[in-house]
Amino acid sequence: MVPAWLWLLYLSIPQAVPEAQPEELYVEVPENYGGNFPLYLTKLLLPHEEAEGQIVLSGDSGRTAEGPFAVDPESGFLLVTKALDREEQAEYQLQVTLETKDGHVLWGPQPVLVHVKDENDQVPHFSQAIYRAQLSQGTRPGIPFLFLEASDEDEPGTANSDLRFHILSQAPAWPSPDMFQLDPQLGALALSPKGSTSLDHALEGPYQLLVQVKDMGNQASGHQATATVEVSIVESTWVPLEPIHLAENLKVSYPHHVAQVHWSGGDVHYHLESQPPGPFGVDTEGILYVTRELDRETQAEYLLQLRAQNLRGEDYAEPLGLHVVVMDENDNVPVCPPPGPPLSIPELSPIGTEVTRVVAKDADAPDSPNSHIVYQLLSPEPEEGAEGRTFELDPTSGSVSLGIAPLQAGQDILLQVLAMDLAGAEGGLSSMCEVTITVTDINDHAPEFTTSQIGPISLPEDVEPGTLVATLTATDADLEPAFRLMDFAIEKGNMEGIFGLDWEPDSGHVQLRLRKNLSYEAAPSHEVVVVVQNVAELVGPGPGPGATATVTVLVERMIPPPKLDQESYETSVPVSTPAGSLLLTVQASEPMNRTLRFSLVNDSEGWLCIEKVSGEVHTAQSLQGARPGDTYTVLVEAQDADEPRLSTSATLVIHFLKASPAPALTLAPVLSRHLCTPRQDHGVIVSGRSEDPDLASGHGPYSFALGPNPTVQRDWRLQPLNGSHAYLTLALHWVEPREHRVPVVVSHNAQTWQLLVRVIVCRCNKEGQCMRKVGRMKGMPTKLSAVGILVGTLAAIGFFLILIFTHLALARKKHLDQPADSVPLKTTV
Ligand SMILES: *[C@@H]1O[C@H](CO)[C@@H](O)[C@H](O)[C@H]1NC(C)=O
Ligand SMILES: *[C@@H]1O[C@H](CO)[C@@H](O)[C@H](O)[C@H]1NC(C)=O
Ligand SMILES: *[C@@H]1O[C@H](CO)[C@@H](O)[C@H](O)[C@H]1NC(C)=O
Ligand SMILES: CC(=O)N[C@H]1CO[C@H](CO)[C@@H](O)[C@@H]1O
Repeated sequence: MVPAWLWLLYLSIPQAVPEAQPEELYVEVPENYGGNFPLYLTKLLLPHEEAEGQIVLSGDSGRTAEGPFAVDPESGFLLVTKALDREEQAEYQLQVTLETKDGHVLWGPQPVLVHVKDENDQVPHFSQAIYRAQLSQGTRPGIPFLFLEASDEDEPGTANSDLRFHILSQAPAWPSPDMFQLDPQLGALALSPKGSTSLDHALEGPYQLLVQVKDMGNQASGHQATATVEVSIVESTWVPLEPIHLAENLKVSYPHHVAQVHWSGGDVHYHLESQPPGPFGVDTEGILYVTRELDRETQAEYLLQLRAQNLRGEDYAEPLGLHVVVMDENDNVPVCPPPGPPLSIPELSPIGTEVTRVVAKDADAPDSPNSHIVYQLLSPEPEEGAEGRTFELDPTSGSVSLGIAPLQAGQDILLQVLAMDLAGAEGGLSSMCEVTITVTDINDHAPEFTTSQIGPISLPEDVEPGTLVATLTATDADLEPAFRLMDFAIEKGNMEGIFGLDWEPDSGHVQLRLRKNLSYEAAPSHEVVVVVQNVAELVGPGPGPGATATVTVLVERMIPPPKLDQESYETSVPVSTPAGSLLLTVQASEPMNRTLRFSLVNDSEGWLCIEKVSGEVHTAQSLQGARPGDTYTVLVEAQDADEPRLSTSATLVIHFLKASPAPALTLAPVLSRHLCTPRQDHGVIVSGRSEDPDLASGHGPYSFALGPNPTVQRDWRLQPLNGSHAYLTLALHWVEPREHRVPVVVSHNAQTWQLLVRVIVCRCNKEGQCMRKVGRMKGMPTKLSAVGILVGTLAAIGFFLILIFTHLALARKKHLDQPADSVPLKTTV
């Protein structure tokens, strides 16, 4: 047994010393060697010191059979013992080792490759002795229709097996002796160009060709073999095809046979190309088929190209074109246009305006009934009782235009249009197309005031600027907010800019306001004409009368209420004051420049009367029932004569006193009477009665007035006392002390005459008596005045006498009833 360590060593050698592996030896041996054997091939480099070993030669597959090889142990040469045949075995893989008897390898293994060098000892031969081929007319020249096959056993890749084909002869040699050409290397038999042209004209053949195959390539020498080729000529069946019409969506079993082509030559492979690529195929028999349903809408036509090819994939002839037409079926619904945003159409658009055009698409074949679409308007339906429709639809074009029925601004209308193919015939397909239409507003309405006449509005003269006079409201029938915006203006009646307008831009209300002070004097009334118009431009007829409003303003005159010079009036009168006595005068306060009308409000006793214009308050009658110490309050009202509603009032307080002692008044004889200056509280009674019986007749009352002389009017005051007498007093506080002749006009029974009442005005003592005689008075000593006094005295005497007679005459009547204090002057006579 080999010790374990030795085995390990043995195993590790190839790995440990790879460079110790000997190179393979290559040895060539000529095939069919004709010399002596053994033939020494090569010397092996065996080690000499280990000669006790045994040389072992083994085959490539580990076989011990070394065949014709051996190693000469003496010389170490590898030798071959007999001739080798390459065709039997071309190479030998040998291995030489030096081993001990027990099989331990001392040297090697040395690989040796023995190559048998080829000798052209093999003859080529055809695969068939006779080849038969069909040749179709129309086969293109140079396209092989037959491939001759030949083989040579000699070493491939060497000249010994390099075969060449040749046509040796052609029978018949007509119409051309070289109708065919044979590829020398490939053995591919094809028509020659000359042969092709002559074959096209007439049907020839058959032809018999003698063909040769020879080895040694193009060298003249070499082995050769021959074979016969019989070529029969057949008519071409490779003819153009009619177009094929295939229905789409065809329900048959697939693949479905649709046509057939045939190449009458031999060894044909059919090939199909579809443009564009489609579900078509061709089988080996030339049967064309379709593999699935077609869809015209995907692809309406295909152009197929069919080729008849030889084994090398070369076309025998020009490819055949085949037109496949997919026939339409009404399998597509009309497709509505995609819904867009709502269409806008202005109101009042003219009839016939095209609103939109509904164009549905049908994918079926164009210009066929399947894609012939007609339209029908389903909605909106005509209004009940309306004359026409709002929209009209042209069934052919799908054009939607405005009809007779008017649009209304702000309307949203859904148009429903039915699109039907097959021109609307039964069995067609249809779709409902919808279009939303919005009717937009246009500014066709002018704003109008709700009221055209406002007022009259009364405004006091003193209202402050800024005061609201009136609010006018206008409306606009348009919808669009921009078309409702209004502008206001004063068109007339505002020359001085007294009025102004205020408004909010987006409201229909406008305020007419005062801008300046009103003045009644300048204008007692105003007619303000306000107009309204749209901010936006108006379409259509202009604004009507409603765009104008008239505000009538009346100015109220402002007059302050009348004012009296005192807030209350007070006076004291004796209870014995006779009727007609002036108590006081109520009058307006100084700056007042207007006429007042006075009246008593609550003179319940009827004691007083007031002069309407002058404001003088008199006793209306004797104060019967008044008691001394009492007060009597009466309300006096003063009204503006022009503006009766303006009035004021004041109280009039009368204190009653004890009856005053009889005033020193003197009646006739006129000469003896006198009045005190400064004025005292008494006067002169003037009787209206006349001695002239003509004048004194009748019983009506007498009336008295001072003469027209202004001085007289200023100095004197005459008040009626009773029906026949008047009471003459000084009007001024101071009247020049002298004798005065006061003209008094008396009217009675429609007759008037004048009295001259002589009154002596003098300074008086406390008792009211004249302090000086008239004659010594200042300004009296003139001759003229002395004569005047004398004449006056005489006249007075005369007058006195008349009075006496009159008195006597009256006394006889005895019906005079005089109060004691009413005749104070008699005593002084
Ligand atoms: C308007 O009237 C007021 C008082 O009534 C007065 O104070 C003001 O001055 C007047 N203005 C004009 C411009 O006359
Ligand atoms: C009073 O009014 C009258 C007319 O109205 C006028 O003529 C007169 O001048 C006025 N007098 C005064 C003091 O205002
Ligand atoms: C008249 O009216 C005033 C004020 O109202 C009142 O003070 C007075 O007593 C009245 N006089 C009579 C007589 O009624
Ligand atoms: C009718 C009447 O009463 N007349 C008297 C008017 O007053 C004078 C003076 O007081 C009398 O003398 C009249 O008798």
